[in-house]
Amino acid sequence: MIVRIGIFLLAAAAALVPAAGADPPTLQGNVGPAFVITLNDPSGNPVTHLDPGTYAVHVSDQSDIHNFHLAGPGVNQATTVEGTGTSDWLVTLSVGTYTFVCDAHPTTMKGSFTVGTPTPPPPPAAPQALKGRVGPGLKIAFPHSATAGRTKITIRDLTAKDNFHLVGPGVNKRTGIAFKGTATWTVTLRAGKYAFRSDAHKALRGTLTVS
Ligand SMILES: [Cu+2]
Repeated sequence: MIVRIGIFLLAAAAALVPAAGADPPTLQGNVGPAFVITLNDPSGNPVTHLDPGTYAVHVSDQSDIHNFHLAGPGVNQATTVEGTGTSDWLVTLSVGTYTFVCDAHPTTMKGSFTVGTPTPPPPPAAPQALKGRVGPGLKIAFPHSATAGRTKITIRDLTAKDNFHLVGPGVNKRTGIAFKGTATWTVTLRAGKYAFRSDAHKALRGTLTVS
C-alpha cells in the first residue's frame, strides 16, 4: 500500500513539470565587428514586438569596442565592451518597452522592441452631425461647409409645400414635398460640392462644400 501511494505521488509530481520540448524561443543578439547591433527572432527577422514570456537570448559580441546591453522591465543584461565571445541569457519579458544598445555608442548603436498586447486602436469616432431645415415658409437652412466622412444628417421638414433634397458625390437624399416631420440619414460625404434645395421652389437652394 505504501509503495502504491509512493508511485502515485511520483506520477503527480511529474505532471507538474513542464512538458519536454517546451524550450523557450531563442532570440539572436549580435554586435560588431562593425558599428552594428541587431536582435533577431527565431525566424531571423528583427525583433519589433514579442509576447510576454521567457526567452533565451544568444548574444554574439564580435568586437572589443562594442557591447550588447539588453534592458527593460525586469531585465538588465550586458556583455562587456572589452570582451568578445558569446553569452546566453534566460530572460522573462513582461509588458513594456525593451532596448538593446552598445553602451560605448548608445546614440548610434541602439534598437528597441515592445512586449505585450499593443494598445487597442481608439474606437471609431462618432459620425459628424449636420442639421437642416426647410420651412416654415419659403426658407431652407443647412451648413455650408463640412468634413468628408460618415455623417448623420437630421432634417426637420416643417412645410408641406417644400422638401429638403441633398445631392452631391455619392448622396441623393430627399424628403417628400407633402411630408412634414423629421428625417434622419447617415451618409458618407466626400470632398466636393453638394447642393441642398427644395424641388418645389428652385429659389430655395444652397451649397455645401465638403473638404
Ligand atoms: Cu559600440
